[in-house]
Amino acid sequence: MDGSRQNTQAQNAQDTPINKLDLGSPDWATLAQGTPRTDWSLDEVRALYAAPFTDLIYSAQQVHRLHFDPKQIQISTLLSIKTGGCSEDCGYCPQSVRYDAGVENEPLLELDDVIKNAQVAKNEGATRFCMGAAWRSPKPKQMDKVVAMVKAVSDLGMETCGTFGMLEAEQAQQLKEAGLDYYNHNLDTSENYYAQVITTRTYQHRLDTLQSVRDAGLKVCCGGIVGMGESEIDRAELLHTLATLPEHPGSVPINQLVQVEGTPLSAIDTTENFDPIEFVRIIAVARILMPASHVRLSAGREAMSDETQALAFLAGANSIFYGEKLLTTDNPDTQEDRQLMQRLGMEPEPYCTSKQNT
Ligand code: SAM
Ligand code: DTB
Ligand code: SF4
Repeated sequence: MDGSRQNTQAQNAQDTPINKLDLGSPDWATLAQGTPRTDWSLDEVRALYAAPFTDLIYSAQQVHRLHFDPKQIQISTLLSIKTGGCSEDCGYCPQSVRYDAGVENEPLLELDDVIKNAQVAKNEGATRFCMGAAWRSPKPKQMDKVVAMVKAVSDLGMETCGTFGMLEAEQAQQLKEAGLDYYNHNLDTSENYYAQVITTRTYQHRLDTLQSVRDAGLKVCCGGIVGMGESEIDRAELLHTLATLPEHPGSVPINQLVQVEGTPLSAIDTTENFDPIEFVRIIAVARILMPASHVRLSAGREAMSDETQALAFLAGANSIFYGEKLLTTDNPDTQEDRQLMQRLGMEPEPYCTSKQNT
């Protein structure tokens, strides 16, 4: 890890704990109405984040039930269509060409392979198929190929999602015309902490891509990563930025850092400032701030106990990545996930509901 990242971690550890700030109590009665709004103040978000855990979970579950069936989980499956060799320097990512994290630079998958994978995912119960590429942004020839992939997966009768890096307005439009439903582009962390994690593209670049995606009429999938050494204040700021975008993202993936050896962020000690209760708290705040969005337990489930995941569902998470791999790292076995769903009396959200909802 480089010096600047270490310094910031130490600095963040000294930040005033959020529950020591004088923020007052959230207005639980108004929050219980669960009306989506994009004018949250940062102090409102901080006050929620600092609230007593039981109040927070109760409120999140109330809000959740106004917009969703609490038994249902939306199931997405991921496929890395272009793995490794990425020019960017995202400090968490094993696919960056700058780090020796054991991920090879592979060519873009063939169309037939993508269709086969999507069909398997559909047979397994996934309603959304998310294709990811390790690019800063797609080049014209690459666009032609992903457009064909999006069309083919859409023809299978699945919701489609793509995550191909930064997009210009015309590229977003092209994807929309191909039948893409969602575009995933994460803010990753707070604007303040961002430069400690990524230097090859700015926060504004990310906001600009999200604008192009919205302008094209694509639905937005946007969230972040927790456990990268950021402070509670940074997490509240990330959630505030997500919840005050011009529209709430339809899907909000909350990733817990998967520490891959060789990446700069594999060296940070996340055990001290990150715990499962904190993770569940983040889910609950996301649920209350973005009441009608799908909140997804994304990377990091492999390291989470069943109990943490159950609490996260109680706090309003209602989507998972399902399948034994994320992009390059492991996800829980599908059999384990099926057992967990069964133990909790939960079921996959049907495709038609996913289409109607966000
Ligand atoms: N290259 C494209 C981009 O960065 O926009 C798309 C793929 S990228 C892998 C998608 C997202 O995965 C990242 O923005 C980040 O939030 C998440 N991610 C990547 N590596 C991760 C890790 N080790 N732990 C947790 N989340 C990770
Ligand atoms: C998101 O927020 N998480 C997914 C998806 N969007 C593309 C990716 C997680 C990647 C975890 C690290 C890996 O498997 O390479
Ligand atoms: Fe490249 Fe995306 Fe990984 Fe960043 S997160 S290094 S842009 S693949």
